[in-house]
Amino acid sequence: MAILMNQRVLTVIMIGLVMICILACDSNASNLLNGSFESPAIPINSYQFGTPSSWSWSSSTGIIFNGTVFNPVEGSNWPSPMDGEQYIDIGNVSTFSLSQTFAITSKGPYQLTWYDNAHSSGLTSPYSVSIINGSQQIVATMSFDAAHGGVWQNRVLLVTLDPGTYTVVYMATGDFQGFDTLIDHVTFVYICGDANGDGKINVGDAVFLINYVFKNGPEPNPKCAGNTNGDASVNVGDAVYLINYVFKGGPAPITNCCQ
Ligand SMILES: [Ca+2]
Ligand SMILES: [Ca+2]
Ligand SMILES: [Ca+2]
Repeated sequence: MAILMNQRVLTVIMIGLVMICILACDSNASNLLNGSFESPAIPINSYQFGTPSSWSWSSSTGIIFNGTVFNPVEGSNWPSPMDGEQYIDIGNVSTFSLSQTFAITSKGPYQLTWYDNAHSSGLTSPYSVSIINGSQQIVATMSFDAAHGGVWQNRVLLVTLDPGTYTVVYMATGDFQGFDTLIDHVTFVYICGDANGDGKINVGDAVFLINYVFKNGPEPNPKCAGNTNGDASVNVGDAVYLINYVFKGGPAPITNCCQ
């Protein structure tokens, strides 16, 4: 009985909300290039000052690490790569700034993820991550400390972007006494679920999907943007999944649904 009531209430809420959204969306996944810093490949178990493909340094040139490298200052090895064979060392002071420019063609919610690390704990390794638009305005920025015991830690920066050109910037913000900041496995992905294309994920997207599924409303554009639960189709299950996420703390929509 309780389950029936819950389903009925849910249905009433859903249908009651089907009055609003009549927008098409145009959302595609977008990825940074060489986010794992595997290119150019340097000799195994070595390091060298260099520029990873598709990235650029603002002033000082940082270091590409490959495999296992001994650190004579600390008397132990630098961390092994988080993924692949290589990672990047962006230094410890703000003359070290690593950036990549990319294009966004679709308004929507995006997620920048990466892993940070430093040689060990005991010293700090502060750095900032920023996304800058084509007018050189910062649209998102956060600060971190990469020194947390020599283990890789996953980081996330969420941002809603309009179409345009943007630059992601990793900048060391410490001093010469601090540990270098190490970065690996950088990804930038579109977050699925913005079915109505307004750049946000909320109940309006569930309404849009219900309107599409039951009332011949416009389909998400691209259709795959409505596939929030990651199965093979776009149907009422995706609307329910969104409602569960928005109102009940359920799991977030999948990423890169259109790849
Ligand atoms: Ca890597
Ligand atoms: Ca939306
Ligand atoms: Ca689905």
